[in-house]
Amino acid sequence: MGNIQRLLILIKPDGVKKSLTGNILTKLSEAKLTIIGAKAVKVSRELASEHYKQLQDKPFFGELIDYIQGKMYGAPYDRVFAFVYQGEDAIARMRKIAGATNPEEADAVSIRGAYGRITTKGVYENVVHCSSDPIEAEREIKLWFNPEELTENVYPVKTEKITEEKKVWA
Ligand code: DAT
Ligand code: MG
Repeated sequence: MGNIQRLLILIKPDGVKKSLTGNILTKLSEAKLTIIGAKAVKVSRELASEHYKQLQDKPFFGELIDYIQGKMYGAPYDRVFAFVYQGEDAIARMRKIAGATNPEEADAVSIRGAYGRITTKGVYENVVHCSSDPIEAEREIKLWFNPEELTENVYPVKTEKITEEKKVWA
């Protein structure tokens, strides 16, 4: 029990549109990890660009940003479901279940192999995002979740007095 990791999983808008959320969570549950955060997110351009910032020079970057925002699907599919999973060797185990980046090359029984496609424009619609190493995972988890949205305290926190207006239940 030496290598407890955590990672970000996103069910991307094609997974939402194809009504695959249940199937995907069932496949992921085979790894027997713990979900320590979960939410639905309408992805802003800023969040999308920050999430994929290491790919900003790729020719497919613009389409990748539109895709993660679900632009081509529209309401009510223009969203992702975000999860933080934790457990022993979590990253390698989840990436195996997710499958290779290119859905045509992914193992047929992986999530991407079973459900992904390449669009006629060349976009890999590969259904899920899965952090690829512990450093990337930490950056992504901190980008997508606030400390109070996780059930465990996994990274150091500090307290700050925020004076901004905030929505509360009426
Ligand atoms: P992964 O999502 O497996 O970690 P990545 O981080 O290299 O892969 O790329 C992020 C996303 O960008 C990937 O899920 C789909 C898209 N992408 C990557 N390479 C691509 C390519 N050659 N053509 C089209 N889309 C690509
Ligand atoms: Mg990646």
